[in-house]
Amino acid sequence: MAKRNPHLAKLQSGYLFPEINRRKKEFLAAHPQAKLISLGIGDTTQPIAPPIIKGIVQAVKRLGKRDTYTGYGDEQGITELRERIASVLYHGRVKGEEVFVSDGAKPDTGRLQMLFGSDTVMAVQDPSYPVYVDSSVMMGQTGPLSSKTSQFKGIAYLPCTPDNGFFPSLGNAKDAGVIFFCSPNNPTGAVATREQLKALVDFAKENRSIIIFDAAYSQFIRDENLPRSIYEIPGAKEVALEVSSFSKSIGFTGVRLGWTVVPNELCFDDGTPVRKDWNRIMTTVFNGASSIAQYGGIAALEREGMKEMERTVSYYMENASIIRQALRKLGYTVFGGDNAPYLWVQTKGMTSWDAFSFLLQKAHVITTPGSGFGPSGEGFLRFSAFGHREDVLEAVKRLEKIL
Ligand code: PL4
Repeated sequence: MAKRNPHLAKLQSGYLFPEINRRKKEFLAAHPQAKLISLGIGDTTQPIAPPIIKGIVQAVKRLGKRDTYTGYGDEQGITELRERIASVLYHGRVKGEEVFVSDGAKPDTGRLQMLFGSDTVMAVQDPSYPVYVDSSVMMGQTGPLSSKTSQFKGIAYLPCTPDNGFFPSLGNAKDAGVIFFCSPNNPTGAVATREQLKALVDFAKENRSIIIFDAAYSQFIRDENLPRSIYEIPGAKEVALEVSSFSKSIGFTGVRLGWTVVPNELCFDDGTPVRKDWNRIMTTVFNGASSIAQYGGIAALEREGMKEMERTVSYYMENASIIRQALRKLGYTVFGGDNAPYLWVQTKGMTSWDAFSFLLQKAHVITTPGSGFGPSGEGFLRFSAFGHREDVLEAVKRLEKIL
């Protein structure tokens, strides 16, 4: 008899985003005429820009000819793309050989768990992207702490609230082997300053922890004084790996392309280079990102592609600004949305799920309940700035009518 992985039973019944979809479908079944607008899941809506499409089309055409056809590629990615990520996005702070191209930041986050096994305490910002906690639990982090809480024993929760400016007290991570840290943050929209990231790096060094830095939204940082990568902090290569993505900046959520930087300097406690083990894992359980997607990524990192990336990001950030202004006028306390595509909004006393249902029922607008990101998210709603401008304007009009 095949036994079920016992850790799966510890998870909450549904992953957050499919649960939101389920509620959306339920609502539509009861109200088939409703024209829902989604400011919920962070999914892109702008078309992929022409120079990037050109790179993709050329790659497809090469596959159709005997002389230029290629099959399996290196699991680590096409060398040209690895080099270009290192030079264009990291300005040479990392080497091409340290960049492992993948099918996205989320699958990499799941696979990274294999590096550490089930005995490592994981620290997460609370609230945080649910994949960090859920994939840790799947791996065997014991829990839950009690029937009354959704927290797990093998996970250290680092509350990020308005009171601490969304930067956690790191003392709570002293037992953690791994610290997940996301900046710009999903869901709070907060971006860690250089000083804060230096404190994080110093803490990890002293505590002998490894940071998994999720920079999936780095291109959305508008303020040039804010760090876009953990490697802008001296010494970070000894303690951090960085996960990132083409999903949001060039509309590749469906195409799928991301990467993880694993610096040569980064070692486990026993001195083994993390890069050696990551290479072993990736060459064993991953067969390389789609070559078509990778050529799209190469095109995106050329001059024209970069201009288009900036245009796409600016479009979504203009949406963020429209939503923020409207909610503030309506008397809501709104965080984020200035260097991140998410707005973190206090619900004026309602629970997150009640506020979610209220907006769904009364305005036919979908948001994401803050409590789905962790206990400290209770009492907040996350608004995503991804969407067509006309939908954002219409959503704002509807909110103005009912709030
Ligand atoms: C819904 C902090 C979105 N089905 O596309 P990837 O895999 O390169 O990146 C995923 C990702 C990684 N890191 C962070 C993210 O916020 C995301 C995407 N999050 C959201 O609304 O929070 C999409 C969620 C998708 C999912 O489960 O990732």
